[in-house]
Amino acid sequence: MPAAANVRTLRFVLLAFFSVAVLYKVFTSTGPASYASDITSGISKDKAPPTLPKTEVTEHNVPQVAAADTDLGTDPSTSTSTPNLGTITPNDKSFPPAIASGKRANATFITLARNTDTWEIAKSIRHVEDRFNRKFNYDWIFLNDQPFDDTFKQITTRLVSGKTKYGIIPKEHWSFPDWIDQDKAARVREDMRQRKIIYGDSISYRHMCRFESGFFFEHELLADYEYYWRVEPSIKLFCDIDEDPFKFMKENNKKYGFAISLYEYKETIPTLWDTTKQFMTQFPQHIVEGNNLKFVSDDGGKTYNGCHFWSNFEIGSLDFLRSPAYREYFKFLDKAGGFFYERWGDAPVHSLAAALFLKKEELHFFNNIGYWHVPFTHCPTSEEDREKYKCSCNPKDNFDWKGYSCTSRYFEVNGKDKPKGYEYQMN
Ligand SMILES: Nc1nc2c(ncn2[C@@H]2O[C@H](COP(=O)(O)OP(=O)(O)OP(=O)(O)O)[C@@H](O)[C@H]2O)c(=O)[nH]1
Ligand SMILES: [Mg+2]
Repeated sequence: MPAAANVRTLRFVLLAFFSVAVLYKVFTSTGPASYASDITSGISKDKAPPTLPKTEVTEHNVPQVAAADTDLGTDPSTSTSTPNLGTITPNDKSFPPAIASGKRANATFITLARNTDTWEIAKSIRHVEDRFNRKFNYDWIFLNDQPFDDTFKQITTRLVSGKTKYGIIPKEHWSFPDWIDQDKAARVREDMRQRKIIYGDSISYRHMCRFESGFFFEHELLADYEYYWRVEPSIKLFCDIDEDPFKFMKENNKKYGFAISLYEYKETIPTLWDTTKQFMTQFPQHIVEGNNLKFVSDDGGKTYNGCHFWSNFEIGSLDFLRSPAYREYFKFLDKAGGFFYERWGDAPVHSLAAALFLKKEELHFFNNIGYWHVPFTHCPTSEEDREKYKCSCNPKDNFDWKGYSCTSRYFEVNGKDKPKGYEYQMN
């Protein structure tokens, strides 16, 4: 046999041996490590790795420490396949157990995002997980007007310690209602473009504001939850959150919580207050006694001062948003057309509702949640708090007591004492 043939035979024998070894390994393997989490959710280890279900929900390891002595609340994750649901991506990460003991609230994080937001929401998630959720493992719902792509789902599922759920927004919640005059809406956008009003010429921004005002809480993925915490891409959290804000809301009968408040850009809402006043006249039953009208009006309701809670951070009650008062209010505003004929934002809409339909004490300022969304910072005022919660923010950046913030007013109209040292953070 020539030498070349000998070499070929040897190569063939080695290749055959290698192939048999690989096949043996594949057939005797117990499957990827990530499926170990199934043990804790009742699937025995000696079963074959499950094929990924055609559902929207992914789950990390069930927190073992908490599970031993606590009730994690009802599980609203049993979502079924519907036209608004996509597919899941495998969850290849296991997380350490959720160390916080005690009952969880029935609550979820909620994020509206585009696929292009993947890496910015990834940053936000790390902040929320590192400072809070790794200890609690709350679920996280992502909504989009387009289907989420695999990268978005893979990256977000990798980072969230609770279950992740992905939903598509129904068309009627992200489009022009038929009573909107398209020519008039287009003229407004052009006018706002010329006047350089931020997002003034954007159609998608208007759909976003309308959706966040009136529809996110109607999405079927949120149907079984009681509280939500809204998180946007590119935000930061500066302090440890050791006490569960969702549980705080529940136990203290709070309906709406904020971290930053400020004045609205009046050009975007010229008729929002007049429309709200018409609503108040037609639906006086929804205006509660002991409300926060003074936060939003300096003259007993004649005019709106522009104060609103910055809705890119919100911890709120879904039952409040799903109440007849709120739903009727949104319907009324939507009919008036200001989401398209002006550029009404969801922040003043939520805030006016919270100020008029809720009692003062149902609102809450989350002072200990250090927070940043470009360009404003909320940093706890007192040195003791910043030490206790290991805050990394510079107190000089705290926006609360500066001229463009409404938090000072919030304290005054609620008869609350401002925290020690606020005077030094006014400029
Ligand atoms: N799916 C989807 N999400 C959007 C769209 N526009 C905005 N969003 C999301 O809606 C939220 C608010 O949008 P932003 O662009 O952050 O609006 P903003 O906070 O007023 O403006 P910025 O100061 O630029 O952050 C964010 O969570 C965005 O990811 C869109 O067209 N589609
Ligand atoms: Mg934003």
